[in-house]
Amino acid sequence: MTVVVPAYNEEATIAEVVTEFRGSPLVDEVLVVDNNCRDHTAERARQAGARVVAESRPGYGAALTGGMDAAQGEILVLTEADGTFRARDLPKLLAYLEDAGMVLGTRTTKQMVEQGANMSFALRWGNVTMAKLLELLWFLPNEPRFTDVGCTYRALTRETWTRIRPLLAESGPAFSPEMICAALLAGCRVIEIPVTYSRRTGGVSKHSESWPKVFKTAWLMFRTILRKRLGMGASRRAGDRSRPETTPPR
Ligand SMILES: Nc1nc2c(ncn2[C@@H]2O[C@H](COP(=O)(O)OP(=O)(O)OP(=O)(O)O)[C@@H](O)[C@H]2O)c(=O)[nH]1
Ligand SMILES: [Mg+2]
Repeated sequence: MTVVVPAYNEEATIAEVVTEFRGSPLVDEVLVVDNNCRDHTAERARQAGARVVAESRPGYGAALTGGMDAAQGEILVLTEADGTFRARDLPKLLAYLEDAGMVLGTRTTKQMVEQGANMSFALRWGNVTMAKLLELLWFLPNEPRFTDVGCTYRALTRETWTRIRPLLAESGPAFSPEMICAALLAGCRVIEIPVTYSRRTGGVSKHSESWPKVFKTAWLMFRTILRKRLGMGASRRAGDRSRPETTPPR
């Protein structure tokens, strides 16, 4: 399994994230994507035992795409460089990956959101609303269940990545819902489970530090979901929800 960590100036937290995930017996490789960092992120990640690849195209989506392309594992797990996700949740994601092509974490289960985490009432319900819109748009034929569209913590099989890769175009934060839409379009089974959401342990937030930025991100996400559903930019037809997923290789 490869854990992909997109990083943009995360020198304050990257070493602890790499150490935590390397400490899991499930993990073969921690891959940090250095997205034009101007600090010591790459160096600290290497020192902590990560493989570091550089992605020069700026943006969260570009960093994750570069990381998944470079990953060597048969299972890919995405997480963040800011310490907001816990390695102890890996077995939970993997348990459901037995039955799905992609397992998404959700940060909107209040009981799993730690004190101080950046998940205010408005942010939580904004994500839930967007997720319900996505559900509604894909009611036929998939009838999925989602409560979050922006959770980076997710697991997918290499087979799923190969299937959705040609359907992805976003380089920014809208990549997150785009990946969900692409998986549905590619006929993959997508399941969502609650994950622990912690406080950023250092550094600065890039997406949600101000309300104008949050609204801009929300708008970009909404536009992407709509575009994907209308078939703009997609090259495959919606899949059949009854089609069984093959058991992912370990
Ligand atoms: N925004 C942004 N994030 C990037 C980029 N490249 C990599 N990342 C990483 O993508 C992850 C998500 O960014 P965050 O700043 O944590 O955004 P967020 O999770 O919405 O906000 P927080 O509340 O701070 O957690 C982090 O690990 C970033 O370091 C980039 O070009 N832009
Ligand atoms: Mg974050």
